[in-house]
Amino acid sequence: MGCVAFKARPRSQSRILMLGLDYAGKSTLLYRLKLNERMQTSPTVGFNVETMGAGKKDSATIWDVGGQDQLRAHWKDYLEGTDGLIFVVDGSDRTRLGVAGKELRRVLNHTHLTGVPFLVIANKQDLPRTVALQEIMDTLRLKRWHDREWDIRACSAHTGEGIAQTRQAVAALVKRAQLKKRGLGSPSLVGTEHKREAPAGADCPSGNGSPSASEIRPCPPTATHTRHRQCCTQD
Ligand SMILES: Nc1nc2c(ncn2[C@@H]2O[C@H](COP(=O)(O)OP(=O)(O)O)[C@@H](O)[C@H]2O)c(=O)[nH]1
Ligand SMILES: [Mg+2]
Repeated sequence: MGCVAFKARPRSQSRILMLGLDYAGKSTLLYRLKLNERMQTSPTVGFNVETMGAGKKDSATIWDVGGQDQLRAHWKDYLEGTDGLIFVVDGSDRTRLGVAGKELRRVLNHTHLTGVPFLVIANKQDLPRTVALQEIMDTLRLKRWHDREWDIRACSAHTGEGIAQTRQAVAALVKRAQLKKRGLGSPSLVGTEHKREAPAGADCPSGNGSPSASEIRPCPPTATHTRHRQCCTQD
């Protein structure tokens, strides 16, 4: 499995790793992002890999690696050469968020992922009783990552809700990954509370793009985080 890190790729192509616990919806999301279709999946043993934006300047290969308990020990074999990380959580499963957070910290603390930008995706927004984005950010302890750029988005790979914004966030992650790879990441972000430009063209009601993590304030307790765009703030 260790050899996957050395697979040849065009110089400008980023290697994006997609991790998360089993059943979070990684494979469904991968194909939703790629094909905009809802695909039937079976538990991933090993990995799926897809190229996004083939032939374009900011193209990427996305590696979706199996997240079952016994497969997580192999995640380290995929880390070398990673330019960006997508971490998918089941946004309706509060009980496993703590474990997801532990696994996320474990990979982000690995030397191969030093300074690598990441994107958390809270999937399954179509289900009832989803966890608010702010609570997910707190449980995953995202604000502690001052040394890198990160973002969080909510969507449903089943219904396609939030997918346009998620696709933009993935494109932004790929751009950041490319900059980091070329040693052009913003040094001013290191050790500071990050504040990034929202992806262009996103449809936040504020008119300034969908909210990045630093622009989200907690939703009211009754609101599910699928509606976080109603709670975004530009202050
Ligand atoms: N309700 C709902 N189910 C989803 C969603 N995304 C994936 N699933 C289902 O969750 C299960 C696990 O999905 P899969 O993509 O295989 O998860 P993975 O183990 O993280 O790759 C499957 O039954 C999917 O159909 C979603 O957005 N909403
Ligand atoms: Mg899978």
